[in-house]
Amino acid sequence: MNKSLGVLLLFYLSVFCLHAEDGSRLWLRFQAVNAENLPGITSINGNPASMAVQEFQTAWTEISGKSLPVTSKLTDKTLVIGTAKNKNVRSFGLNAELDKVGREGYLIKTIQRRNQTVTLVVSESENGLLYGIFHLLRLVQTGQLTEQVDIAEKPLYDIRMLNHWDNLNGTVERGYAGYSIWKWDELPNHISPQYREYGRANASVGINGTVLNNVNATPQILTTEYLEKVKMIADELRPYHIKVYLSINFSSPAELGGLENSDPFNDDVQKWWRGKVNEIYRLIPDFGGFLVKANSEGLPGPQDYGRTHADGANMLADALNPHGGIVMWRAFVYHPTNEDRAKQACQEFMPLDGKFRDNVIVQVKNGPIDFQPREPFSPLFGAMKHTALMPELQITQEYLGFSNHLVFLATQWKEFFESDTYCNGKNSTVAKTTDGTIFSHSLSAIAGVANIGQDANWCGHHFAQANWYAFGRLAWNHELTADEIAEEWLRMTFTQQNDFIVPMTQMMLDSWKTAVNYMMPLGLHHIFAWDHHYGPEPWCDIPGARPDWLPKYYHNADEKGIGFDRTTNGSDAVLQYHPPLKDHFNDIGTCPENLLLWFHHVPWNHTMKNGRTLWNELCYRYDTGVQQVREFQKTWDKAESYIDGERFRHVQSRLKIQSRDAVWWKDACLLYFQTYSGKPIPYDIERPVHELNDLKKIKLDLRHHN
Ligand code: GCW
Repeated sequence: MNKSLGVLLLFYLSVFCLHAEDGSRLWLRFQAVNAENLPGITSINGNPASMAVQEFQTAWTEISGKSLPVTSKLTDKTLVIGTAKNKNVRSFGLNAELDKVGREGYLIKTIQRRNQTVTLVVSESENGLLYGIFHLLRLVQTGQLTEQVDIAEKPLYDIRMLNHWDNLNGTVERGYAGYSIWKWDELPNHISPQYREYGRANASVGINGTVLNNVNATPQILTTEYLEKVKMIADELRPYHIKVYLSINFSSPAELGGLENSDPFNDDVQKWWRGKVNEIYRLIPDFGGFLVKANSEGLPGPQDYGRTHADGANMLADALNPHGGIVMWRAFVYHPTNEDRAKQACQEFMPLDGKFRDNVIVQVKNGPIDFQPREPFSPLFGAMKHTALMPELQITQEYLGFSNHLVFLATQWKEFFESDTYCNGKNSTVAKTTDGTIFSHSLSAIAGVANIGQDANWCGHHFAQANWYAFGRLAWNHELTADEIAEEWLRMTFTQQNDFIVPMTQMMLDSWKTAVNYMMPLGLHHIFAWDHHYGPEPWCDIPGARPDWLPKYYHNADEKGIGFDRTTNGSDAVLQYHPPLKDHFNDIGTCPENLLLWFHHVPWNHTMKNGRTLWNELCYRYDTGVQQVREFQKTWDKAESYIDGERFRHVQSRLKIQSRDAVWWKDACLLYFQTYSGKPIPYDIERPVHELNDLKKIKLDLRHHN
């Protein structure tokens, strides 16, 4: 082969590889952007070492094939990327505006001056510049850039982080996109290029922290051997302004340090933690802090020594404080007592309100139980007034079909953010109780349990990327609508064509309610199969198992009706909410129907608002869920001509699984609950296609679902 032919072949190969549509480029697909969408910019003024400048150059080159000259002076059509230290930036007198957006916020402006048009991306910090650049690029990618831009952005939560539930042996707890991206066995010698890509993707949506390891933590993570590995990851993520945090095991002093116990009141234990923290900061000067799951699901904690959660958290906080580190202490606690599981976190944490140090923040799952398809918000939000709380959302779909089902979670999260706690009168939304609007604490933060793994498309399902994206966007600004986020993500990830965008946006917006319908409508919860949380097993009964780990505990179906009575006649969980919410939930007439069976045990013949009986409504909801997934299949099949075959076929095959699973859920739940209701399934809806006894025999081989 002659040389030029070889070069040509290489060129085609590289173009081909660049365009392999395996989803690995996420939403950062600048090659696909039409060069006509680029702004009228001919040079950059900024520090070439700045990540913001570099990212802009990379994107510009991918779009146009050329990079932009970097100049020190302003000329017409210069893009200025700089902090207040940049003398050109100073010349625009933006100090007051910059003050308003804070350290990580930014301004993007087009300014006309002396016959010149310049575009500015300015911030007080390099982080802010990077977020500003990704904002500008998003406008380019989605075709929304206008000639005159005037944007001021400020994040609503200060700390916006992912929680990886990744184990040190490479597996991921509840991870559905393959093995962990942290290759512990290769570190510190070999550094995967994926760490940088991960940092870049997160920075592009404003995420600024990550907890690398599972909350079910082993002491091993704090060994010097592992800390040296952690340091290498931290070094890779730092250029993208992402701080590293670790989950710790509360027994580490005894297990690693050989101390007699890990009692937070023991001086030697305190000293051990101080020493360990100092060691961490010597390696990682900007280390973020610890995430702790203690006295929960069998893990050790301060209660083992008769101390409280606050005692445990404060001891760690004191060790971290001199370095600026924080403690995120989880409120996910419940014990196998007779007390309603939904009440237990409040019972344990309310007496501790105000007893935590300023550098502690209590991390609370969105709902009182555990990331169910739909839950009311946890009553801790709005109740703990003297302690900073951070929401924990689950991006990975532990209870929503793993990476097989298309479920866009922004809709669920918006419902959560906008739920009114009434803690300070009307309009005291969960968002406002945690973002500093109602209670002012020194920390404000939010976490999402990551759905990232080693799959080429990062998340298992192409549409699961949208949940990672949406988490970042909402952590930055929970006021964005689910609609805006879905559309933005679709435009960046697939195509600009409206005939694709409009139906797909609708499909994404409908997808969460659809999954709730075919899995657990009307407030049903936790009726999953034993242990794996994928398929239905409302009948599940394991002799000797903890009652609160069995579906029957939650659905309580009997001849009279179905649902968990949490009213004042039942477990009284309603009392943990502020008035008038507690009265709304308590009264079957005012309880929102989508949470009816969460709060009430309801007779099969109860008349719903639309006039149907509860039994009939339950049947219609399951059926609607199934029909909706069938509609998604049709919508998707119509999209074939708009996108590449690789991603089209992948999503198409996942939708087939989702459709079959929806029927499985419907048949399993209706046939089983029918054994109690004794009523026919309304004749105008699709008949069951399974036998209950066959469904009861299904034992899922999880290897196909991980
Ligand atoms: O319900 C449980 C999940 C566990 C998880 C736990 C938690 C990390 O099934 O897998 O463990 O929640 O959030 O701590």
